[in-house]
Amino acid sequence: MDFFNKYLEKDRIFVKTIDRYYTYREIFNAVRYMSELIVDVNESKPTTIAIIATNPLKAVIAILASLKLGAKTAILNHKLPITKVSEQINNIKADLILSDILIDFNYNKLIIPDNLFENTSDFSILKISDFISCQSRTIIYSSGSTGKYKAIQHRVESHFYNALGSSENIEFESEDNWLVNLPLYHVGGLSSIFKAILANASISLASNNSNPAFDISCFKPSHVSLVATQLQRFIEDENTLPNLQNTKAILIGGSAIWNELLEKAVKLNLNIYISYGMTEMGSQIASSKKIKNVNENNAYRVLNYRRIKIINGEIFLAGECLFEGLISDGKLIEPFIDTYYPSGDLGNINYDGSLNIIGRKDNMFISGGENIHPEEIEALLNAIDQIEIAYVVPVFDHEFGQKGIAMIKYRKFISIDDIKKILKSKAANYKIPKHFIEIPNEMLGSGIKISRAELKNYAENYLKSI
Ligand code: 4YB
Repeated sequence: MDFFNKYLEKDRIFVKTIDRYYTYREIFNAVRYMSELIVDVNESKPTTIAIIATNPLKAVIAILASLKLGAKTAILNHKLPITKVSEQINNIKADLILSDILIDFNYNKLIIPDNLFENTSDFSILKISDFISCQSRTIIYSSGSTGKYKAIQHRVESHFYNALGSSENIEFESEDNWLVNLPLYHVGGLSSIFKAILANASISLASNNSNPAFDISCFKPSHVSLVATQLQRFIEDENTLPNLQNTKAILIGGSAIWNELLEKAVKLNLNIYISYGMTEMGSQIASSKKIKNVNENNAYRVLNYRRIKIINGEIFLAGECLFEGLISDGKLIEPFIDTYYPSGDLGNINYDGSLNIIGRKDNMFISGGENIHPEEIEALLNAIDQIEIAYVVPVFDHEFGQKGIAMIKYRKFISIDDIKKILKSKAANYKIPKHFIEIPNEMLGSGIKISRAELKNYAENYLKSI
């Protein structure tokens, strides 16, 4: 598929911010200006550009300017400590940093200017290749929930294939607007840019530090991506719910989604699609159709341009969306086995071809000789109304080898005895966690995924202290 020769209508809205709307023509002008500035300042085309931007509009312009130059474009998380960011820059051997904040370190850097929209020169036609070179690559750092960051490099084409497969499942047309509520340094956020470009549609960019409930009410998008806990919160918020009810699609991803939540959402007439995704696949891998009835088979179906196979219970991934490799110390490592990537997720394919996700291979632990998949117990805990989010982590135990600890953030009070009663009615005794610990607020942070290693560490220290 030749995405790059596709023409775009230049006067369609591309980006909405709280302050104003920008057409493709305006964004492209800013991208051209920014890319020329990069070459001027750098005195040549950089090969690897790292972007550290707090302002999402500037981030979009910087990302596209870098992709226009055919550079490897790394979008870094500006919220990480500076030492971590430095490590990430060194690892990819970036030769230029584009940023909208003054960062005090010794790299070749360029501040993304404020006057991006002053240049208003026109052009007759607009093609995708005018602002994205097929040579360019993206780099996203992702840790999944392991806490250890990997630099994941994609061909830019893979992002378009991700968008194409997604749009065959969730219609997204030029009048539509996708709210970018996940950060642009996360694949869920970044993928919306490519979805919009492919459809000649628009994205809404949340302002800094605003909250998604406010953004949904403010932009009234037609499409939005949420993680399950956000959906849970928003359907109980009388200001947000009507706007969610007006959306054409709510894409839920990033973790398992429990049926009780889906049932509530479907009763409220929300257009829910659930998705199994991964950074390494440019976001979506397998998604449901619009969920009409939770009892029907809503299981995940592998989208086009992705291939999966199961080997010893593990999901192996391939296809046009698959990443190109991991960057380690500037070098590309290709961790593939016969062109497939071992995902680390466990799953199985049902008789009708749909996919079940069991959990992560490395989350599984053995307690008293029995295998426990934390995700199974987490789904039961998350379905309890008084619980906002729950995780199960293993710690060492003299008697069982390892024992499960439930880490919980509560929404309302519920006694541990009542939680245990609910679990016992639904799961074998050996799967019931041995301790229940409240997650401190500061551990939840603003990330999409909490680090299981940090939770485990906290649980171990907590148990020692009691
Ligand atoms: C799951 C899972 C599932 C992931 N069941 N485990 O655009 C999107 O795809 C999107 C929309 C809304 C919210 C998030 C997204 C994402 O991008 C999610 C992508 C993501 O989570 N990538 S990740 O690299 O950070 O983590 C991947 C891992 O997350 C997988 O390997 C699974 O272990 C887990 N996961 N979806 C159960 N439906």
